[in-house]
Formats: sequence, C-alpha cells, structure tokens
Amino acid sequence: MLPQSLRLLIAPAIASMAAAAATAADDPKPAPVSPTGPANAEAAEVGRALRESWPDRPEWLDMYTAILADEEMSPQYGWFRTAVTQSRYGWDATSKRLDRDGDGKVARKEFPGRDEEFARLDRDHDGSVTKDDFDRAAAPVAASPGLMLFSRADRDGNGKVTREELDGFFRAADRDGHGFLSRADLEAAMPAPSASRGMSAGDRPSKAALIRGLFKQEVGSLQPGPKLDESAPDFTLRTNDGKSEVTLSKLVGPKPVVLIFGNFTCGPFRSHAGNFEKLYRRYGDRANFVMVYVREAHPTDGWRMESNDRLGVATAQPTTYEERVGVAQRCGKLLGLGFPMVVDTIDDSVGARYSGMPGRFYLIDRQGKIAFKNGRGPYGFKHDELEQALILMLQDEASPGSGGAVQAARH
Ligand SMILES: [Ca+2]
Ligand SMILES: [Ca+2]
Ligand SMILES: [Ca+2]
Repeated sequence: MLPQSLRLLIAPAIASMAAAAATAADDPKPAPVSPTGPANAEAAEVGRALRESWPDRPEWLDMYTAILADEEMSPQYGWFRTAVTQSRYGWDATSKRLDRDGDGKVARKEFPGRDEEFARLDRDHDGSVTKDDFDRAAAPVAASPGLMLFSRADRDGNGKVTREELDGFFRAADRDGHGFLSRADLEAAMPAPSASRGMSAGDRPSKAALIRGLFKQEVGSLQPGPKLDESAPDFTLRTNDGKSEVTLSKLVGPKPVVLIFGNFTCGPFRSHAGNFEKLYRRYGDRANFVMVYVREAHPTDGWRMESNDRLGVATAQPTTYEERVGVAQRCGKLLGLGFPMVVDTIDDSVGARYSGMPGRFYLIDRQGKIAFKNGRGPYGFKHDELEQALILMLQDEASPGSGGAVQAARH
C-alpha cells in the first residue's frame, strides 16, 4: 500500500516511529498536493479535469491520476479521498434510534446494551454518547505515544505486544544494563517524531512500479466492492488448513458476520491483528468472524518492503493457489487469530468483488446486507469505528426494533 511505505521505509533509527505513523494513518487530515515540476503540474491539472468531467469515474482512476501527479501521500490521496467508511451506524442514525428524549445525547439508560459496550461507545469518557464520540475529524494527526511504543515493542510484527516483547523493549532501552530506565534512556528509545517523514529516495517506488502495483491489484482492488445496504456477494472458499470450506450464505442469518480481508505483507493490516483478536474475544459469541486471505500488498517481486524483510515477512506474489495457501498458513501462524481464515482463489475472485485488497472490513447483517464497510486501507483501517458499528448492530439485531422487524417479516 502506498501510504505505508511513505512512512515506513525511512532511516532505520526512526523506522519504528515511522511504522507507528503508518499504522496511525487512520484519521483524515488535510492533504497538501505538491507537484514538483511542470510535468506534475500538468498531471495534476489532468486529474482535476477528469474529476470534474467524470463524476462517476471508477475509484482506480483517482489513484492513477494521483500517482501520475506525484501527490503527497495522505488520507486525501487518490482513492482514499473518496472511498471512505460507509456505515449504517453513524451519529445521525444512532441518535434517531437511541436518543429517545431528544437531548442530543444517548444516556446510559437509553442504551439497551451492556455497560462495557456503552463505555466503548463513549469514546471521550464523558458519561454519555454524543456526536463527539463519532466525530473522527478531531482525531490527532500525529501518532500517539501508545502507537509509537506499540510499534517499537511488537518485534515480530504480529500486531500483538506480549510481555516478553515489552521486556525486550526494556532491555534494549536499558543500554547500560542497570535494570532500570532513566529518562534519557526512554527519550533515546522513543525520540520525537521526525519533522519530515518522507520516504528515502531509494525506497520510494517509481511511478511505473506504482502503476504496475495498481493494475496488479497489489496497491488495492480495482473494483469498489459492494456498497452499504447491498447484498454481500456469496462465496465459498477453503480454510487455510485445507480442512473445511466456508460458504458465506450459510453463515448469514443466525448471527451477523464480520468479514476481514487482509494479507501477510501488509504491515498496517498486521498491526491490527491484536485488535481483531480482541474484537473476536469480545463479540465472537454473538457474531461470526471470518478472515479472507487476499493478494499480497508488498511481495518481494513487487513493492518490496524492507521492514517486511527484517521481520521475515517476505514472499513473492503467489502464482498458484497452493502457494497462496502456504503464505496464508505462515500468516495464520504469525497472527494467531482465533477465528477461521479462508484463502481467496488465485484469480482473486472474492478479493476483487469485495475490494478486499490490501485489507477491508465489512459487517454483514442477518439479512446478508452490508451494514458497515471501512474506507480504503490502510488509511481507512479504523478498527474502533468497526467496533462502534458492531456494538450498535448487535443492539439492532437483538431488539425487536427496525432491524429485528425486518428479520421477523423474513422468517
Ligand atoms: Ca437522550
Ligand atoms: Ca461521550
Ligand atoms: Ca508481537
């Protein structure tokens, strides 16, 4: 994926901070477009002309013109600007449904779910759920200290920081081996982010490499995927252990489905593995979780990532289904997810239909309709937004209100 490498592939001394920035690339911010010469200016002009004259152009065209114009990577780059989260559970819908006294807040007594779910919806911890808890524009642009520490400590890149890894961080920071960390040790271990997080020249892919990655669907699927409220396309795929088959339509009905698309070589996706596993442990009794393993984002024969090489997460793009299964098994072993992983066909039939590359999260309701779809990854990876929607969907599905009524009519 484009934005990852912009921030990930920089000087080794600040590589971890940059990785933090890459995974922090969740929140939209204003995006300067910085053409650096006449050719780029012309390409930017062509991009603008296309946007103006072709309102329903395909998403890939925005990416294509952004690459040609050398736009600066950001959530406003190319298709990230337009392919944003679609959710049935934004603030307007939520307040309409739950704010019964119309005071602009959902109080604890107005929320039918559990205490811990209410606490998770109340993101700013002010005791009620309001528009602010849904407003992501105010989110900080810089990586949080927690994310920096996470990126430093998660040495095997599996999206989970273990006690051992934290110990490892401690030992590395305790340069004199005295068994405690001084202020200077920690400041040295986690320096202030560099003002310029640009990718070093040697790591930045050429325009040609980016165009190749785009049309090989490594940068992302060329299709937009199903829209909100559309039927989730059915599929049958085998699990990565080869032992069973999962058919989506057979999962739909009793419980909502959480569909997670991802791949081994996408660092930002891997960094969310612990988040997904915790979601599964919180809600796995009330929703079916499935991961669909898709095309590699950063194969060694494509947009190779040094950070992946360092972690031993390196593979060429599989050319056969068996090869893809092999990489999916490595991925499954590293990420250690408690829910099934199925492997897409080598012609990307499911990943393409769902716009699942390099990663995507969907919630599918009990009628088999899309209730939530995150924006294009990795900028669109917002696991807390997914959890917010999942919590609200579970109330919806459990209550005899709107969603339940539809189910009652159907069954
Ligand atoms: Ca209220
Ligand atoms: Ca609140
Ligand atoms: Ca780890």
